[in-house]
Amino acid sequence: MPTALITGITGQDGSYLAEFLLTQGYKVVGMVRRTSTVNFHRITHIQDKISLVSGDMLDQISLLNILEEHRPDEVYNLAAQSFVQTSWPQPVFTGEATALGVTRILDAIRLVDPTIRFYQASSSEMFGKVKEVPQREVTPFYPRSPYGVAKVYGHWITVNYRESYNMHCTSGILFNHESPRRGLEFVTRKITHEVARIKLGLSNELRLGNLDSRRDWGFAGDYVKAMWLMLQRGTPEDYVIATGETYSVNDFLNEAFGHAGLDWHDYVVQDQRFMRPAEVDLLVGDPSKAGADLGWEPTVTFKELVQMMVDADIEMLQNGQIPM
Ligand code: NAP
Ligand code: G4F
Repeated sequence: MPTALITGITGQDGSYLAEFLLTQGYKVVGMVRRTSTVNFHRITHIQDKISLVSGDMLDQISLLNILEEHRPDEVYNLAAQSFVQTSWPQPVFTGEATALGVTRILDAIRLVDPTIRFYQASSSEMFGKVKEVPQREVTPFYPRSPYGVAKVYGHWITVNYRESYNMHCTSGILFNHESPRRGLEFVTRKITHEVARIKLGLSNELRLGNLDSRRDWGFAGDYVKAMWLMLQRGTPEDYVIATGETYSVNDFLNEAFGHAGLDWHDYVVQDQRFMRPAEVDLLVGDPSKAGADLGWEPTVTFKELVQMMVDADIEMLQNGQIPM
């Protein structure tokens, strides 16, 4: 039975990846950081099937100890300060976790067992002010936030460890992917959760920032499979994972409110607080390399994704559940 270590297992992707690896027969070890309240709500349903260990991307000793003790075959590095907006008020913490954290874990792998295969959660945010449409593996980076800058560092240090030490290091350049488990502060979930509250008479306003930016939104459940496929390749390479379609925040509003029988113009207020100092206007990826090499393709359309998220939020509120 192969062993996989997932950092960031309490997050959206970590929970889907853990579920997927269990179906593939893996022993799953998840790294969690110490918090004053338990935040295992996304993994409660599989907690008896996985092992949770304590560690932090800011603490290299904890990473070394976890690798020594569990000797994973594969490491999926999903842990990061992942919210772009927070990266402006917290640029140093973002750099510590999202950039230097990658070096800490890569070097811990090099010291403990350099044959461990490594996946790095790179991001389409690295393309930022895009130099090419659609964006491909070879498109130059131009990050537009401290988060994007940190991810560029994480990306290149992953490439560097591959080239310096001949390690099996892969960087997945994933475009935005969403689900009913998406954090409530990201725009998609913020919208679908508020649509559900409005529909159930619990709210009558949604405050947002820039409605014109465009994203290539896919389903997180599809994207974690691509992470695994990348590590099964004989030769480590980097891949863009995307749907190849792009929609604006406006489009998302239309679809989400429309699905609930509502008109977003009656509820949405633009609020300066949610505007960013520098914006990424247009992201759309070209996933053809992943299609050719990995046989990967998305299975959920934009419309299906939005409807899935709205339906899940309405059901969750009706059942009195705490938002995941
Ligand atoms: P997420 O829901 O925000 O999860 C982030 C995870 O990282 C959480 O488990 C969090 O733990 C953990 N974490 C944060 N700081 C840590 C630290 N110092 N030490 C240990 N763990 C720490 O993010 P996601 O959407 O699942 O994304 C997973 C990864 O993919 C991230 O690296 C993100 O930047 C990247 N990515 C995401 C997307 C996307 O569209 N979702 C696209 C491209 C790349 P807590 O639960 O304790 O906070
Ligand atoms: O949902 P967002 O916060 O996601 P963003 O910034 O694209 O980042 C996400 O995707 C990246 C991949 O490209 C990941 F690497 C990253 O970790 C994260 O998962 O914002 C999407 C767009 C932005 O243009 C933002 O300005 O929505 C716009 N927006 C408008 N009003 C808003 C809001 N975003 C948020 N979060 N909240 C708003 O009220």
